[in-house]
Amino acid sequence: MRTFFSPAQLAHAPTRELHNGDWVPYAETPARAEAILAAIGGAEPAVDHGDAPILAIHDTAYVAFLRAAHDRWLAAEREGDAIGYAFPVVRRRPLKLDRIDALLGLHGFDASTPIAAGTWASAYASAQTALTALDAVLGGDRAAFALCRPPGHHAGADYCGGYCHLNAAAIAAQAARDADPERGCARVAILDTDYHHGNGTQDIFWNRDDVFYASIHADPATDYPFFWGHADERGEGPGAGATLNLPLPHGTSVDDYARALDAALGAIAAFGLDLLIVSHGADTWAGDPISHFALQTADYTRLARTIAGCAWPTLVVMEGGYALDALGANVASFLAGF
Ligand code: Q9C
Ligand code: ZN
Repeated sequence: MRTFFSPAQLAHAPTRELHNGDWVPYAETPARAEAILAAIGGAEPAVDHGDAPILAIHDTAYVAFLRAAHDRWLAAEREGDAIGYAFPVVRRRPLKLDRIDALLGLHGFDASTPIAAGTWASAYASAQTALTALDAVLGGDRAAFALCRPPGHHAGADYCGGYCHLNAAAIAAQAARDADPERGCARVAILDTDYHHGNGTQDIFWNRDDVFYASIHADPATDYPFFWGHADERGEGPGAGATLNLPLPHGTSVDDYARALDAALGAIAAFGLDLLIVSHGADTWAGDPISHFALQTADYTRLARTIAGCAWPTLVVMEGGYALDALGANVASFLAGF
């Protein structure tokens, strides 16, 4: 399977994040991408598709904020990574605020997603990697892998969070919808296998009936992002029924996971689709430092075979996975199933 990655994705390198009330080293490191590259034997470079496909998902004001945030942080005579501390939970609206701290709160929902000097360059490149891998699938490849990093599924139209800034899977889904008629896709399904619920992707497509979102994740009653991903969230308006959340408990191992996967794939098949996008996280692995499922390295091949067995054109987009010593093997195992 063709794999895509751009070296610019390594520029984003925050030093620390807030975790359980203390500063800890940032888990979403450039070394993650290097470990995956080493395990799968390299990748083809991404082709630049410009800003337009990003702006088809993300608000113009948010993109302008993300591009300039770290420079504004430095201009405010701060050091290190930009991080917010005040979040408008009531009536969040686009006030004409220009203090960087206000903008960080307006455009983020947590204090564990710093913006560093290289963040925009990396997030932009990560989106371009997804778009380039999408081209391979729209061009006839059965499957392609976008080694996206930083990840994307927690990012919404105008906010970052959960180590995510631009939602590469959503950007690719929209680009597939917008492609010219002979390549384009009327219906797209996103299957999110990251340990965490992809609240940004769910939010982006919440009201839409052309993009189905199915997620298998740790129960938000116990795990980040807490406020989204509960089983009763099913979409609204035209999108009612086009969101499916399958939360699972701590300790979930492959047989229970496979049952949830069958349910997700059944719902996706019933929706009907021209393209599957897998938002794939390897943080479901038993040894992941921030997660609590019990999947083993070999399990990923079995799960991926089940997905591949559906024979839908498939774009795999990388999301989380933080056990550096096993990440490459876990991703290679998943890709082997295709
Ligand atoms: N103590 C992805 O896997 N953790 N994001 C916050 C909790 C955030 C994970 C700190 C986890 C986000 C793409
Ligand atoms: Zn995750």
